[in-house]
Amino acid sequence: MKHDVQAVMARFAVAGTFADAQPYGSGHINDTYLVRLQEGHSHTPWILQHINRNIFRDVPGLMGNVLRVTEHLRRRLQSHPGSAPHREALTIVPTHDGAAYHQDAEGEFWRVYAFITGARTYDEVQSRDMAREAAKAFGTFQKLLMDLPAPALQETIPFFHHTPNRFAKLEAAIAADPVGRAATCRAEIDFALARQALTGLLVDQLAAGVLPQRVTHNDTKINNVMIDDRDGRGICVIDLDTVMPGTVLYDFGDEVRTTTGTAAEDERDLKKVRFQVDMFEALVQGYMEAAREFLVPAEIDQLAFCGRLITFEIGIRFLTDYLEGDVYFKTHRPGHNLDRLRTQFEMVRQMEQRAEEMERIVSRYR
Ligand code: ADP
Ligand code: GN1
Ligand code: MG
Repeated sequence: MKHDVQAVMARFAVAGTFADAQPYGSGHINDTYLVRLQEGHSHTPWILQHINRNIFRDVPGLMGNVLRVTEHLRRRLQSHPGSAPHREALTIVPTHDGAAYHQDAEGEFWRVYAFITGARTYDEVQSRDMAREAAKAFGTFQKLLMDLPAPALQETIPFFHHTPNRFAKLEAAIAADPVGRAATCRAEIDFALARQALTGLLVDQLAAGVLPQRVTHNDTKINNVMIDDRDGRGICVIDLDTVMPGTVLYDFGDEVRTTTGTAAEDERDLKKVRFQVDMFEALVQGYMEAAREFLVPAEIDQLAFCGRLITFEIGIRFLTDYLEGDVYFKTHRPGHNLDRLRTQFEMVRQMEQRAEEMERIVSRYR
């Protein structure tokens, strides 16, 4: 393990002695560990995370957001009969000094969450029921946060889902071509450049006030919702690093991106990548169940489109990172970002072909 997990864990206010630890999850940015502490014969699991401060430049601000959001969710859940706040919202474990995070001697940031038992995450969706449950959980998350008291959350990564800004960064990377890779992905570059017109569609409506600004999650991959082992319900939305003000459409869109495909994000064989319209329908159904009461018509109008947009956005982010020499996303093999961007663009291509069908589905659930 690349970190001294035992020493870090000792800084947090948790009972028991260190038993073991293992790397956990499949995120591209932070490092997550499952740590077990022992008291007598029993072991208690905890989630320990090393926060990537190259990417999150204001970790105190980020943790301020996470604290406000988790405390608000807990308060809202407590007034819901039958809910289990300790399973349906993340719980931050403080340090011995009562802080929400620990900064070590090297300046690295750490936090601990209570481990949610009897539930797990899935990197790939297993069924339409799971898609529906996940979408409902993200919709409920947005709903519970609608009355988060002012001030607005901090924008921890400025322009995070500003697709035109992402596009400009891609153009700069193509022009600079710092590691000489542009020649190896000309077809992908052309695919991206041909779609510039899409990029501003949501941010322009947000700026014009047509789309409302809400508290959004901004990283709603299927593996960021815990699914209950017993009844398959989406019980808890996790991975709150990017909770910020935004439009719900990038949230719904990222569910579409990560749930409607038949292949992993980094699948090399594009023949295995297939958009599944029945999964899209399950997402619309689950999301509308939770969100129908608060969505405005201008938001519902874009539910069919937003998945294509964010799939394109993540695709151009992988392409930019590939051109820049793999400096942002963790990569585990040569060409990893190239494989990732190709699956994204293949999904965009298929969603373009199915656009009308997707519109018809949305109109059935309005
Ligand atoms: P990353 O940003 O690296 O994706 P996450 O916060 O999503 O980090 O955590 C990685 C994985 O760890 C999740 O997919 C989930 O399986 C597990 N996990 C995270 N938080 C908890 C928790 N509180 N209880 C149980 N498992 C968790
Ligand atoms: C990153 O850390 P992780 O894997 O949950 C990225 C998301 C991308 C995603 C692509 C802060 O999320 O924006 O959609 O990879 N997070 C950040 O899989 O950039
Ligand atoms: Mg995650």
